[in-house]
Amino acid sequence: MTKMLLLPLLLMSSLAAAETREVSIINMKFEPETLVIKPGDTVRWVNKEKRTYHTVLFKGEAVAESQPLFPGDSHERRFELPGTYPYICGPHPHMTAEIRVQP
Ligand SMILES: [Cu+2]
Repeated sequence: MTKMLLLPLLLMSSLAAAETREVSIINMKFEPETLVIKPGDTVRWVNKEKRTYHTVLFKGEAVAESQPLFPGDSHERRFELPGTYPYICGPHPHMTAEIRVQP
């Protein structure tokens, strides 16, 4: 009886623990430049510029570049696997940052 109850509880707690973490895009930078998250978390990039549009582009991965993010727009990606995921802004390749997924 105890074991049968435990598994659903564990599943529920891991789901409840998944978070959405925000990265601001402001003054031609991703802020923070390095964000550490847990597997299952979602990252939401929010463009907080007044005029400039940006994108989120993971080079070397088969993941499409985000749509152009105009001021106020956002983009989300969920990360399942541990690792380091460097990314840039397509129109401004000097804008570099990374997501670190750590169990
Ligand atoms: Cu940009």
